[in-house]
Amino acid sequence: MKAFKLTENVKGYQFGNPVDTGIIQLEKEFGEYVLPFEVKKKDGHSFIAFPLTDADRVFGLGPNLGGINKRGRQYESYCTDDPIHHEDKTTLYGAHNFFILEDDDVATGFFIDFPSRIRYDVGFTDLDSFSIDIFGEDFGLYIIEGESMKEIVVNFHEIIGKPYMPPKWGLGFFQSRWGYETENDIMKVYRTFREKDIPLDGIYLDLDYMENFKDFSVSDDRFPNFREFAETLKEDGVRLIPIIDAGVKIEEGYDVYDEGIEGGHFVLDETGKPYVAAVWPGKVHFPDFLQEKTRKWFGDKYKFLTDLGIEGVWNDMNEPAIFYDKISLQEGIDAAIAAKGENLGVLPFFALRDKFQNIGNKNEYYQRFYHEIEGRKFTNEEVHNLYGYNMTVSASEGLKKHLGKRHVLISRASSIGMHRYSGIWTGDNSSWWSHLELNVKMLPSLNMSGFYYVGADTGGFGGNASGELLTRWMQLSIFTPLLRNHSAIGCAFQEPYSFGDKVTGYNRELIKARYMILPYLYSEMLKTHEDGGMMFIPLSFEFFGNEALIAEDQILFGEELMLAPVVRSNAKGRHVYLPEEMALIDFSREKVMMKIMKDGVQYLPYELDDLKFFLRRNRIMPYVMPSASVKDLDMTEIHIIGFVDTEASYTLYDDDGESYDYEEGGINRTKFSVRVLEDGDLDVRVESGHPVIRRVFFTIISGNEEILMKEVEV
Ligand code: MIG
Repeated sequence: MKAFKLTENVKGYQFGNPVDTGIIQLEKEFGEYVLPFEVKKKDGHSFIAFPLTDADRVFGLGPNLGGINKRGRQYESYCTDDPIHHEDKTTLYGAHNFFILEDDDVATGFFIDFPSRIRYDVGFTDLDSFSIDIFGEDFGLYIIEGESMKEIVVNFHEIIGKPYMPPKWGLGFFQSRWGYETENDIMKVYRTFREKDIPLDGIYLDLDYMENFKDFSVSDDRFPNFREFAETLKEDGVRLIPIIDAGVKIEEGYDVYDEGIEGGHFVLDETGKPYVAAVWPGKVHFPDFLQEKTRKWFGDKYKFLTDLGIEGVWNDMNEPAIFYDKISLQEGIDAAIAAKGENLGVLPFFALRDKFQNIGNKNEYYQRFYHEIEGRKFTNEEVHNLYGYNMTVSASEGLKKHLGKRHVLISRASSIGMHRYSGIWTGDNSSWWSHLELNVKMLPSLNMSGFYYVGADTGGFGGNASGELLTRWMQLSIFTPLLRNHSAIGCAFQEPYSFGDKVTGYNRELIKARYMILPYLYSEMLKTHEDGGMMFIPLSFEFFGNEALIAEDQILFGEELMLAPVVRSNAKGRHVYLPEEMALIDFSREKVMMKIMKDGVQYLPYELDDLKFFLRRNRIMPYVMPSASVKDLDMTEIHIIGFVDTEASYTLYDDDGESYDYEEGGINRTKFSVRVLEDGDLDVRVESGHPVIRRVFFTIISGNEEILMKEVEV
């Protein structure tokens, strides 16, 4: 083992001869550091075990089921396409090996830099033990220190590099559905949004737009004038965001296939032939995204889309998902033929049935194709979690090169490191109330892993959403940077206008509210990009005590807000834990309402047509008037609301919303300051670095519940 230092707060320990995953961004300074615990080895695995006291808790591990506190469950880091996120699942699409172990006195962060399977048992099998099973002997282990939970996260982000920053339109509302088949279908969606006065910035194109599920193709039948169509919608602020899948259809004469074969871009099987698996296009080969030349080649293919006016893409099936492979299908067929005419007993029948029923994403598939890294040969299984990550690196670099401005990019599979290139959607959730609650709990751990541009399929992907569920989900999702309503083919339509006038009205108001707070969300993203840290923060990272730990269906947003969404059906409200006195903001009426609420547990009426959240003491936040699309957001007039009993300020970050200038000084900052004077008067100040802000309206609730207002010309 070799030990080294990355920063004052981060030490690393290198075991064996790990592959360079590209995740760590800083240089190693080797030295004599002692690992404060033991790593045991057995049968090619490495094991770490931490004893847990009753007070200990564990946070992190990215996109997983379970609570904010990960204790009491088992988890697995191994990117997996599993479309039914039942409670007993241990792994989803991402592999994020960052976690913090905390008791009442100390917290320590850990990151395991290892691209294959890791299993975590966090006090599940043994209540008093947190055990980690790393499926290999070559890995990096990082210990991250800091004065607080938030600081540990910031210190971790320093070593993994800055996150992907979407263009501003990426924060607009997106409508999506697998099964919008034609230009006409898309047109209908677009028109309905505009007719019903619901803001919209993008419509996703699922597999339906392609020609026979071929990447970088568009069906001429279904989209005869794709380019003009995309341009027309874009002029009205609505962008099309097509899907790209990892598998490339095997078909001679198809450019991507031909070039892939010729250039040696596909992963090979044991015999040195391109590995054959089946996904949506039927038989496919997988590009070897772990090779630089392949990343470049495939990345350049995105030019096909940018040439058509596309500025955003979603990368799907990149775990990679496999419906079946050639070998397993043949085994199934052979077994079926052998069973012909046999009087099958139940057990042989089950065995035969399993050959087909469990044929998707089998472990052995990932042992049947190979990657070469720095002259060493690995099965995909051994470096599995780098695959989707590197597909997304490829897409990101291609889009950056061919678009010349920022693009929207989300990926389904993920690993830490990919946060520098894209956002993620949380995959195939269901229209279940439990998945709305899960969405709340997953947001902080995604931020801990460095991902900010995140969101769930609002309303749920699988199953039928009710108007009530969609509305409750929207009450949360308007705060998530990626805001997309997406559903699966075959289930009930769940566009905001699919549930009658009443629900349409609620959703219209919610989406408008999203556009009102969009400059604030965008500012928070720019800030987090600059400084690291989190946007969605567990209460317990900020407040002490049991209540803060238990209140896992509430989260802090930025420095200003606390969110306490309703996640149960038929609820007219909920109990909320207020760790301190806060102002309740009701954003659902024409006029924003504010009311101070005492600390402690309180019952909060929260109706379906409400939008309620909390503003912390001595904090202010900006909003603007809503618009139909981000391009029409009017920043000349800013409203500031606040709960101030002494003084407060907020610095709004903004930029041109589309160029990469934010990386080098392109951010403008406007500081709004508020002071409540002894005589109860309001003193306000605006130091504007913004090119268009002209007027600012302040509405402040003071400590003694007076509403104070002031208007300022800039
Ligand atoms: O096998 O492209 O997670 O969002 O709609 C399913 C069809 C493939 C999975 C994605 C989902 C998408 C769907 N895809």
